[in-house]
Amino acid sequence: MAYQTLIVEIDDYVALIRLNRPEALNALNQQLLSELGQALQEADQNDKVRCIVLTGSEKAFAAGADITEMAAMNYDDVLVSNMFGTEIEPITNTRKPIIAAVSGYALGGGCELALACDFIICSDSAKFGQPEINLGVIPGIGGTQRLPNAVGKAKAMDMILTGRFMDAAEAERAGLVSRVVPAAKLLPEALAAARKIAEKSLISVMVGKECVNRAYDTTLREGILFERRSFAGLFATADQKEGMNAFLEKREPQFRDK
Ligand code: DAK
Repeated sequence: MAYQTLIVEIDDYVALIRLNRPEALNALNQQLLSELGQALQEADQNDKVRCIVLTGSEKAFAAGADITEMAAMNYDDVLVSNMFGTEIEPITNTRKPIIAAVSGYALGGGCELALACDFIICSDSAKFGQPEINLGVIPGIGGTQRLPNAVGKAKAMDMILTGRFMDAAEAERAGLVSRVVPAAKLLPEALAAARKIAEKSLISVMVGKECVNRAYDTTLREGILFERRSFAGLFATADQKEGMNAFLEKREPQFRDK
């Protein structure tokens, strides 16, 4: 499907989704978020996709929700329309892994979008921030919940209450991103990581993602029980036999997602 605010390419079992509103530094408007939701749903259902990379431009992953679209809204507009509520759901419902490849600004809703992905690889030019406080509001796409999970309460409070930006080095130290690479290497690195994931059994990839996400939704005891049942369940798959036999036979596994 053709999109107006995204560029989507599928190659080698990886879907690369680029946010494409350069005139507004990829600010998230209703159209972009709704197209992103559709693109993610399509990728999730497409047999030719086993991992997704979400990126922006070199200057901006996304500079936040579109302020021109929000400025005149009232409480009832935001509440009754459930602004962004339905658009954002496909992002958290996607079962295949999503890697955010962040260069430049990831601010406000842009930072929250990256946080909603499974992990973030960023360039050394990346700047993360939740500057909504400067606009008289607060993060509204999960930032008050996911940011403390990612970087701890102290840094999350600091960023959300002062609106200051975090650079790539601090983001790596704080655990917000998994890797920092030079800007020119960002996409090759993210695509290589995605291809590595795409080689695995999709069953164990999906189950691994579900188990890690469970850590943020439940108690430790329940999470460990969920992991143990999921682990046992993987022994019902042909891919577990293939993976272990391939190791013993000193060859590469051929996973079939069975
Ligand atoms: N919205 C709309 N346009 C934006 C934008 C944004 N967030 N960010 C940048 N732009 C536009 C600029 O207006 C400018 O447009 P023109 O003037 O050329 O027409 C163009 O992009 C280039 O930006 P600048 O000229 O400002 O570029 P600079 O390099 O000088 O500065 C910057 C880059 C990223 C530092 C600056 O653009 C900036 O501070 N942008 C705003 C960052 C920000 O405050 N982000 C947070 C937005 S609030 C909700 C859930 C969540 C949210 C809302 C509702 N619900 C559940 C209801 C989320 C809210 C937010 O994210």
